[in-house]
Amino acid sequence: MKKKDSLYFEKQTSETPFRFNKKVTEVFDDMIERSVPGYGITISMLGIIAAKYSQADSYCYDLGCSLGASTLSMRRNIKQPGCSIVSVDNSKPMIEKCQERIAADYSKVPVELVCADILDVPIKKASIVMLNFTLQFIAPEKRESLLKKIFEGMLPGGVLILSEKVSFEEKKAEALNVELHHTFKKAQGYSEMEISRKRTALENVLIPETVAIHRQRLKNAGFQTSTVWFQCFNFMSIAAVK
Ligand code: GEK
Repeated sequence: MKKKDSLYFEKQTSETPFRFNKKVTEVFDDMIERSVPGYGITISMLGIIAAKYSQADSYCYDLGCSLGASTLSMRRNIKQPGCSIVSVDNSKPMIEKCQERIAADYSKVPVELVCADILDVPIKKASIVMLNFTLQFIAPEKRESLLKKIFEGMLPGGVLILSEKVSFEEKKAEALNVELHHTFKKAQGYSEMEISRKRTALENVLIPETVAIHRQRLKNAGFQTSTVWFQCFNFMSIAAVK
């Protein structure tokens, strides 16, 4: 049973700035589903992408794995021999709970769980790298070197999935998408107060950029091909191929 996210309902119980601590870990499934429009579709499509792009004797990385939703979607769909998954998160409570989920899952693809900063983790022989709503938490000035490291560690034909909350250059488009996202959150049962407190807590923690900035940075890192394969309001996912 999923525990309901009411962290920002009572002011004193929530942290500002936002952190991926034990309290967040406990309600994370509910929080992400009710906060990120299209999250469920994104996760299931990661499985389709994994089935297509995993290569024999390679590594598949899930960077910022949280409770392992992307890891499990990949794991259940990898069909190549000798593939293993490396899932990284720097939140200890997330990694601990993720470990329990992996252990309880039926799939046999090996998973190594690493509690570390993704900036410090080496990437090698990668056919798939998932950054599913993680780059947005990395300081903007560190993003390009991280993507370069990922590109260097990837095999030809490998895919990087970059899912992010995004901003829009055009003011009206920004306002429209922010409004639609808030309407979505209200429809999911969050109050105006909870939405507003969470927004404050995420300021300077989650830093969105435009799709154009992301695609240019991917190009700078070496990815010649990238495409937005999914978008719902101000949340989208890019596939970039080496
Ligand atoms: C999913 N991918 O369910 N190093 C390692 N982990 C980090 C770092 C870092 N520098 N910064 C943040 N994280 C998941 C959802 S959540 C997205 C990803 C969200 C971790 C952080 O601890 C958290 O678990 C995750 O990245 C981001 O498909 O909550 O919006």
